This record gives sequence, C-alpha cells and structure tokens, in this order.
Amino acid sequence: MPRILEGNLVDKGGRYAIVASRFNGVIVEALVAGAVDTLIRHGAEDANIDLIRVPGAFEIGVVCKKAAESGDYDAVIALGCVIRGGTAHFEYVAGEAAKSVGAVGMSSGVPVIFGVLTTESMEQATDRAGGKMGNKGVEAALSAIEMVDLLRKLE
Ligand code: INI
Repeated sequence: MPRILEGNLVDKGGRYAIVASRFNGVIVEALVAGAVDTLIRHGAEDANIDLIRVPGAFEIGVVCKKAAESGDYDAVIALGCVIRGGTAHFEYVAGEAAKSVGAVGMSSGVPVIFGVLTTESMEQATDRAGGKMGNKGVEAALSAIEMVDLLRKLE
C-alpha cells in the first residue's frame, strides 16, 4: 500500500485571505458568502479570515500577490465573475485573472485558489453562485482548507 498524502477538510488555525472583485457584485457576494460559511463550518475562526475587495477580476492577481507574499496567510482565495460580452474584453479579463492567480501560487508557494467564474451568461453565473450548479465559493473554500492541510503535511 503506498503512503498517501492528502489534505483533510478540517481547518486547524489556518489564516485565509479572500480577494473578491466588485464587478458583477450580486454574483460575487454569493461566492463570498459561500466561501466564508464553508470556512467557518469547517473550523476556521472569523478572526482568521480577511476579506479584501478589488474593482474587477483584472485586479485580483496583484492583490493576491501582495496577500500571498505578506506571510499573513496560509491560503488566498480569489473570487470573481467574468461574463462573456460581445467583445474580446472577456478574454483579456478572464485570461489575466487566471494567469496571474496561477503565477502567484507558483511564485509564492502559498496556495492561491481560483474561484473566478468565467461564464457565457448571467444565467450560467447564477447557477454557479448558489444556484443549481452549486456555489464556486464553497468549492474554493474547500480547496483552500485541503491545500493548507496538505502543504503542512509536505513540510
Ligand atoms: N471585471 C469583472 O470582474 N468581470 C467582468 O465581466 C468584466 N467585464 O465584463 O468587463 C470586468 N471588467 C473590469 C475589469 O476587471 C477591470 O476592473 C477594469 O478593466 C479596470 O482595470
């Protein structure tokens, strides 16, 4: 039997930063509520969760970088919502958010969780922000808890 290393979904004093964009605020607030509720229900303390707001998904990366490099957090959770419009703007905003969040995780060694919805429509976003497809904020928080525990085991 191999030795299996995996993170549990029980928080043990982890410190979390949630970086959330204001754009498409109705959707993102549902993601934030899902993430905070999930962190708390899995054992995190209110005092160990900071909520940082940025204007849009394009700005998420630089703030995730600052948070991840601060030493104040065990995980950073990026939450946002980019909805495809008629122009190429979507590709730039969604692409930059994904690229920058991924890069920060790699360069800092701190798990930076990508909870940014990239959808074709508001309906698809609603479905994934507490609707019939669940809540991406909940999933993101679970990933954060799991990664914090896993990285501690790999130390
Ligand atoms: N920001 C989003 O978070 N979601 C979007 O759907 C969006 N659209 O469609 O334009 C969006 N644009 C703003 C962008 O993130 C920046 O805040 C802005 O370009 C200033 O840098």
